[in-house]
Amino acid sequence: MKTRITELLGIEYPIIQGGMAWVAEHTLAAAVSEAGGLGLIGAGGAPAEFVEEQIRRVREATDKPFGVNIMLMNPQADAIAQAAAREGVKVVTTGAGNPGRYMAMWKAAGIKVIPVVASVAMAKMMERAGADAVVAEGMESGGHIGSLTTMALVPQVVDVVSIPVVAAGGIADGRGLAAAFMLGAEAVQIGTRFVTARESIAHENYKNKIIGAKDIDSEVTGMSHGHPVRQIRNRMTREYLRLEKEGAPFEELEQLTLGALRRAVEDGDVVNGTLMAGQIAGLVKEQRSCREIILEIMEQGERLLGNRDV
Ligand code: TUI
Repeated sequence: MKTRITELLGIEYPIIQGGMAWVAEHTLAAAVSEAGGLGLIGAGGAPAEFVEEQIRRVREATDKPFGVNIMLMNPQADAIAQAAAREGVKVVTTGAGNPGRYMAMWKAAGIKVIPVVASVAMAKMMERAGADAVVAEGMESGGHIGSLTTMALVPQVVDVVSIPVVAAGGIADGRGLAAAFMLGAEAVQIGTRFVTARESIAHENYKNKIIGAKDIDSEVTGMSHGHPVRQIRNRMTREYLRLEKEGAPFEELEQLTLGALRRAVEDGDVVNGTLMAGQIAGLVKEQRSCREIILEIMEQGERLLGNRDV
């Protein structure tokens, strides 16, 4: 299946792996790229040196294209943005902010830039700033989210930009891919399902929480201070939401979540860790390899779409 995204990125299948902090490290990124999708290293809150090392390790494992996702709330975002340009990374995606200040540097380095947006206004702004494509991410997604659903956001973004649009949020199988293409998307970005991939280094406890999750098992914390984060309900989210309801200050809430994503991913702390996952977790039923996941999605998606190029 050829689209402007597969052509732009030089990949076989229109599937991009989410740039998930702590989870999207070199092993996962290389496995997704080797399987024909676009693997991403998720810089999250990591220092630039860590990201540089991850880039080297993906290069050792695969000759296929891969990218780096830069979380713009990271105080080290400037250093990581420069490292991406210096290392000659082919693709950069960004999240949780406006990457406008880096665009000229990245374009000069020949990087394909794909900002994640959660609104039509941001999509238009990114196109004007020189983005090669945008990811339109709905609030079904795990992690830091906007307020629109994928179903509402994607076609509205498609209608106002001429660059290709990648759909994200609530997609984990070929039906999701086909639906996204019907809305005008030319690729999908998938996070939650790849957290559970065999090659993912996420702790087994975290993977099992996703695999065991029902449709209604995610919760959004942080709405009161403008940084909503979707994650699977546990003792931490219950405590957080209780404090939020009582009007606790941001500093107190922040204490609960400091280091909590690392605790979930590395220690498997499913009680007090942050189990970021999307609403589609309920659809994920077993661990599979990245290749199996991608081939299954493509087979089902192409069957539903009638095997055509977009
Ligand atoms: O960035 C994400 N998802 C993330 S980042 C993350 S790390 C984190 N950890 C703890 C607390 C908070 C974050 C976990 N998940 N997705 C992409 C995304 N970007 N979703 C929404 C946005 C977004 C929001 C506002 C993009 C641009 C934007 O613009 C605001 C502005 O600056 O004008």
